[in-house]
Amino acid sequence: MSLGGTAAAAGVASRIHVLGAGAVGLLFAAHLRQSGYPVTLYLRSQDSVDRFSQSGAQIGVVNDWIRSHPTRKLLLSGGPSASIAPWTATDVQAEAPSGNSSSPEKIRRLVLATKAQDTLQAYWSVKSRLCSQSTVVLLQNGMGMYEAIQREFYPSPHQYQKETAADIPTFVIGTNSHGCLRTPVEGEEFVTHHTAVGSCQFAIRPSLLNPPPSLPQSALDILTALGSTGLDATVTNWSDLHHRLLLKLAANATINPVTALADCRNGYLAPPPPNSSSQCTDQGYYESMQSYMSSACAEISAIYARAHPHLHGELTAQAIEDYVLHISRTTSRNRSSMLQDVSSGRQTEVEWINGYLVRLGKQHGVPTPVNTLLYTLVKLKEAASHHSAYE
Ligand SMILES: *[C@@H]1O[C@H](CO)[C@@H](O)[C@H](O)[C@H]1NC(C)=O
Ligand SMILES: *[C@@H]1O[C@H](CO)[C@@H](O)[C@H](O)[C@H]1NC(C)=O
Ligand SMILES: *[C@@H]1O[C@H](CO)[C@@H](O)[C@H](O)[C@H]1NC(C)=O
Ligand SMILES: *[C@@H]1O[C@H](CO)[C@@H](O)[C@H](O)[C@H]1NC(C)=O
Ligand SMILES: CC(=O)N[C@H]1CO[C@H](CO)[C@@H](O)[C@@H]1O
Repeated sequence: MSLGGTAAAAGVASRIHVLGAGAVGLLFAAHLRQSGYPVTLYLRSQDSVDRFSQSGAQIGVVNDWIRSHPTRKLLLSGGPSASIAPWTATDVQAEAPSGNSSSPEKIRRLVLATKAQDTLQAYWSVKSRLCSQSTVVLLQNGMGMYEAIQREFYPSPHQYQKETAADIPTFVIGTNSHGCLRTPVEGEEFVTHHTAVGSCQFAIRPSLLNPPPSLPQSALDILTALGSTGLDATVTNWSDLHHRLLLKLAANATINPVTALADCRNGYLAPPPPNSSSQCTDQGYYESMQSYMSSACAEISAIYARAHPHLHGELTAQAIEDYVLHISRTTSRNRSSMLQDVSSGRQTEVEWINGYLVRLGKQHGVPTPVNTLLYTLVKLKEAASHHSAYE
């Protein structure tokens, strides 16, 4: 299903809070504002709120993708409507956790766009402002964020009183393939660079409560809002999205750690066979990569088979390997996000990629030697680059 229409057309203009003012959060906040929705950035501290007001209470978007876009000339000669870079979303509000515990106003529609490793902390800061009428959109890379939130904040809700159920919002899981980044330049704190056009998919995560509560209006509102942006958003069912997320996770789990450890681009994972007319002449390299791919994909398929038996028909070792090789070839010139994180000394998302698979395997009694080794080596690499800063 593809959602269209603007806020005005839908006859509603419900305020949307965006938590996580990184590149992704700012991109979504700006596009939601552009579609006519009132937007509030929920920032870390009053200091950030002050800096935001001083910078004009606006979000800048630089459409860097236009520079590399093949139809650039067409776009730019297409008249005034095509002059789309850069632009500004104005009249955006900002607030910070107030520490004022006396019944703050509830947040009905929240987009959580923090990095995976910051999400629990971020959720904790807004939890008291959410209720069963709220909807939270999770936009993190990797898997297991939803489960971590449930475990941390709502353990076994069915054993609790009705009041606890009344605190639990509806969750929408999102996946975003738009490329964007924020440059650490003075005065550009609230500017996001849209570097590659992608798309995004959203699905409502079925509630763990029994019986499941009815869907709040806020869920429909926020899906309509996201669908009205220029970010090519589609809404699907959870089973469909889950299947895609598991494939994407497999690609990230096999490609990212190896590229980060070997400091190479994605394409090196799928060298062409030695006898093909092109490159690879090293039989040992070719066979090692083939053997790595098939053992990694077989392990992931075995984990999925136990954890998600209903999806197993589609997630065979072969289906996973075909997908991973396809991604490695179509992004052969790219540097994975994990390689980028490692080379700039940042913490990676390995905890939510290979770490997630290791935990899932443990929970279901599936041995995970390949993912455990990858996880360990990336952790080692992170620690080493962190410590070298002090030596
Ligand atoms: C706390 O919130 C209440 C109600 O929203 C408000 O009346 C009060 O002024 C707030 N106190 C502070 C210190 O912000
Ligand atoms: C979910 O979506 C997929 C793809 O659009 C579709 O094939 C499938 O039938 C849907 N499943 C349910 C239960 O609606
Ligand atoms: C590939 O090349 C090797 C020697 O270079 C040869 O022995 C082998 O038969 C070739 N394999 C195929 C599938 O052509
Ligand atoms: C991969 O790189 C190409 C160009 O080098 C770029 O257009 C594309 O958006 C990149 N893909 C991802 C997923 O970063
Ligand atoms: C965290 C991470 O590396 N995410 C990547 C997973 O793979 C997709 C492509 O399948 C990338 O778009 C993500 O950036």
